[in-house]
Amino acid sequence: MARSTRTNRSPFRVFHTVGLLTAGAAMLFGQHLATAQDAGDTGLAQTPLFVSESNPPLNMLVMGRDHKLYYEAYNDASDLNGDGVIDVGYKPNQIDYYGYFNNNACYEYGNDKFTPVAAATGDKKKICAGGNRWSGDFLNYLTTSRMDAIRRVLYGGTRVIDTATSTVLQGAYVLAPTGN
Ligand SMILES: [Ca+2]
Repeated sequence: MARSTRTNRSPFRVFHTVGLLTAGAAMLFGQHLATAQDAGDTGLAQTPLFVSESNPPLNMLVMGRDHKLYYEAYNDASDLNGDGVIDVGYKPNQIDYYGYFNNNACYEYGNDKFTPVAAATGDKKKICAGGNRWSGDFLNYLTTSRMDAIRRVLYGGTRVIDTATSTVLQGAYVLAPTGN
């Protein structure tokens, strides 16, 4: 009777033991995989699979090539600061005028160019008192054409002199209207 019982339980034990061994092996293998993932050794793609890494990204900029690029950037007919009101005239307390000049520097004119000589003062850092100093912010308002603004955005402006010790930017040539 006892022998009979052993014979009946033996296949179950073998099956149970094999199951435990398989489960243990699976746990160890899984732990090994987890360790490999922790080490960053999985080689997963870091970019979308449909994007070829051999081609550099390209951007295309489409813009008009007409005379309007030489219009003034600040034309008294635009809402520059987005408050719903057309901005007429120079508004240094509300608007920082974009252009080749530093908004917070004072310039002096000589040798056919404006040269920064001091920092501006006042709450907005735009006041240049004394001497023949010009506010950079005001010069931007007066002189910036749309072409100048685009050139500065795209590549920092047109450099007519660019050495280790001197950099001079030149505004776009704007033809004066005939009859004036
Ligand atoms: Ca406005």
